[in-house]
Amino acid sequence: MKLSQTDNKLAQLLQAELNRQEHGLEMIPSENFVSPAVLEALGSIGTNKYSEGYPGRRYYGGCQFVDQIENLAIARAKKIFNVDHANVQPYSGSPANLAVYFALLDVGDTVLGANLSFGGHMTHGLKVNFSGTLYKAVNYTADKNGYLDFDEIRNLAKEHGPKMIIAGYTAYPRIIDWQKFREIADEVGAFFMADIAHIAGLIIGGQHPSPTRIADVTTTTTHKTLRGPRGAMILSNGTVSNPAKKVERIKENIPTLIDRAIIPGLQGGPHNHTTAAIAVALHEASKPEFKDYAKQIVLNAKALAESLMNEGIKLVTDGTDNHLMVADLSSLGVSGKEAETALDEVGITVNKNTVPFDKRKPFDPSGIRLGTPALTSRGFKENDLKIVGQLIAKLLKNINDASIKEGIKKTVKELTDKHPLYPDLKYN
Ligand code: DSN
Repeated sequence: MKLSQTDNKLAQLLQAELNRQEHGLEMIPSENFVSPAVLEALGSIGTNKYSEGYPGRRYYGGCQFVDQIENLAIARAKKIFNVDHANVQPYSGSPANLAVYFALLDVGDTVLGANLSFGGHMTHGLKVNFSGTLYKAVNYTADKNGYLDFDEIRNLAKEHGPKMIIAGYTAYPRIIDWQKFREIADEVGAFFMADIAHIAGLIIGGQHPSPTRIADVTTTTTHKTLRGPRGAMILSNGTVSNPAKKVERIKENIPTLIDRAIIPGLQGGPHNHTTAAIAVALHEASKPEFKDYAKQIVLNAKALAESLMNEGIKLVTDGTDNHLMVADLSSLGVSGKEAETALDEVGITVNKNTVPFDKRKPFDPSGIRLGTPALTSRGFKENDLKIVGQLIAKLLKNINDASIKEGIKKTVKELTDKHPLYPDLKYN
């Protein structure tokens, strides 16, 4: 029986969310729209099966097909990211990062990661996160223009002697020099972890250099630029040892340490429907069209950045090399929270964000974060993003003007009508 017949209340809520996605401009840079094929695998009977363990060594019977599904996802991940080992079981990005800590560190060890307000992530050492409470977290910031400051990173590494250094960001609009992190990690004898959650799709698409043979371990979510289901992977190099063998915490053993950290360390049964959908997303990402997609994300981001800057909006680092940008609204007298709310009202979804050295608080910071992966998935091109930039600037400069808001809503409708999202999907 269809969902609308068994639970019409829920079907209506899903339809309302579908309408919101269909008729709005989704510009949160960590969000994307999966293909109907990914959606089909994600909604599949994989969810019915328990399979604790790894392919070929499970704690449950009846795993002959989920073994093949997981092996397919692993093989595709290894090929596309050029690594020896891929664990595709982490439930999402934060548990994936937790698994790396659990695998490589002892509680109380020192880690060096970016400050959240400068584009890091909670799991990179935020004081109220496990990473900042169970571990001694030291945070690096940025230079006055918002770029990574490798002198500061090196000085902090030398001063605090971290066991692990983390690179990878949620709000950094520029290319990351992985090799510089490698050098600093080697200087102080630290593990180097790269978190490519935001840029995995750009890496596969050749738009950003890959850290997977430079870092000791690389984590990624699968639902951002990679355009898969909500999930994560941990990528590393080396071989997996016999499960009965005790292994030392050295680089060569990272695949074994990671597998053991996920299960039995932290998780139970893998989400086989998600694994299936990850396999589909990796298959899609291996096609030549995905390279065009990744390139278009960046072209669109550059077009949006230029449009905003032409309208006098200040961007952190004055532009972007990737899929996102952070606009500093201080000079407009509008807070990030006000901007997020006003943009929501006209159907443009962004999120408030701190800017480097923000004088305001994270719940009402000075900026907003904008990105182009989702709009690019529905076919937006540079000229569309130029128009979107003009709309955003117009709204931010006239935040209380109802007639301007009505005009913007009309243009948003024209743009979304021009690029339909899921024409065949219907929940009620
Ligand atoms: N919540 C994600 C983001 O929006 O960047 C990071 O995990």
